[in-house]
Amino acid sequence: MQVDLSLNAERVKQAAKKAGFELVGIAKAESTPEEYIQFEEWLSAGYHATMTYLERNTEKRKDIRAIMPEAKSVIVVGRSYYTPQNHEHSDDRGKISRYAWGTDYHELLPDNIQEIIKVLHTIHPDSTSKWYVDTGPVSEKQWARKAGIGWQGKHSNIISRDIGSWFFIGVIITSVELAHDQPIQDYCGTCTACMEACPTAAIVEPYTVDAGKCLSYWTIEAKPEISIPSEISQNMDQWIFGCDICQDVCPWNSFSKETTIAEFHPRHGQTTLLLNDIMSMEQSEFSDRFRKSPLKRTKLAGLQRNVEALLHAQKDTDEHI
Ligand code: B12
Ligand code: SF4
Ligand code: SF4
Repeated sequence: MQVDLSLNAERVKQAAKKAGFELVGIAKAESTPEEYIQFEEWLSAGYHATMTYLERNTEKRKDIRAIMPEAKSVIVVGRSYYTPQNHEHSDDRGKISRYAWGTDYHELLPDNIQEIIKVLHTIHPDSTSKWYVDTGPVSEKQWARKAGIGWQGKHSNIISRDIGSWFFIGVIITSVELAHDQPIQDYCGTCTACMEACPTAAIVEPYTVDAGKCLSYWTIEAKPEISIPSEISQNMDQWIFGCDICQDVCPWNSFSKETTIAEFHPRHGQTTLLLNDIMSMEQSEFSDRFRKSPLKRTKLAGLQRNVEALLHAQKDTDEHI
């Protein structure tokens, strides 16, 4: 029986690699009481800011079997989005975070995940499986840690010793029983580079990000009608969609591996956008230019709000010189 579980786990891992995932690991579908307490503490500290959707479906975060009672295994995959370009710094341009340079991962990863689900059906034709790529009440980083595809860095993202942290996570919950992996050790050691580099001190303690201070939250998740507070806008460092600073400084990202997905490369080679272009952009141009791009999430109004905050902060700085 144990041999079957190991053989089947191997088949699943080979299918994941064949589908293009650089990382794959398997965890047992079980309740996660310790992680849930940490999650609740994070919520009660108010670190989720206006993302109230995180307060819902908490029973599913406490025990993944509340999503699928017959679940036996949780397969976690990681897919690199790293490309070798960088951001040039210029006062008239806004930086876009690396994950958003190309096509939205929500568009690209589901087809690859289906390839793995096909193999699960071959193993057990009656099996049931559900997948998530940032699409439901599943704490993906916690499952990635449990499945051993990496450790949680002090900036709170998952890091792999083989490919660094520039990768997306996908999760498949399945009724197929498979041999599971163990978490790996934490390789952050005494390093605190990410905490020191964060311009808004959003990494309030190792492993804990206060989203209400994080540029990624303010430039992507905060609704366009909410103004960016001045203590944040004064530290935007030209970021207008997401923020990569804590990962840019992480020594483990020298091990990044270039993505095999052509659509993750920067559209038109652009990693920044001209601020004036955004301020004068019409809705039709925005819809056309950012079709199937993560930038759609913030809407044109959100992107313009970000640029306005940045310009305002630049003006304040000029006046003080
Ligand atoms: C909400 C959210 C955000 C929020 C909150 C960020 C955060 N740190 O959680 C905001 C909008 C700020 C955000 C930003 C980003 N995000 Co985001 N986000 C999510 C989302 C939807 C949920 C994450 C969540 O549940 N957070 C809640 C907190 C409580 O979770 P946590 O950080 O894991 O906190 C735990 C630790 O603090 C732990 N803990 C406490 N003490 C200790 C001590 C030790 C020793 C340890 C090990 C742990 C530990 O306990 C907590 C609870 O379990 C996930 C997708 C998903 N469904 O899971 C994507 C996800 C985490 N995001 C992702 C990405 C790519 C980003 C950005 C890099 C995008 C960008 N460039 O701008 C930034 C990174 C900012 C950062 N430093 O975290 C990826 C991360 C991939 C990876 N390799 O890890 C995910 C997994 C999406 C995906 N499917 O790929 N994000
Ligand atoms: S994404 Fe930027 S603002 Fe958020 S924790 Fe990392 S460095 Fe700080
Ligand atoms: S920068 Fe240093 S402390 Fe932060 S996640 Fe990377 S290794 Fe860990």
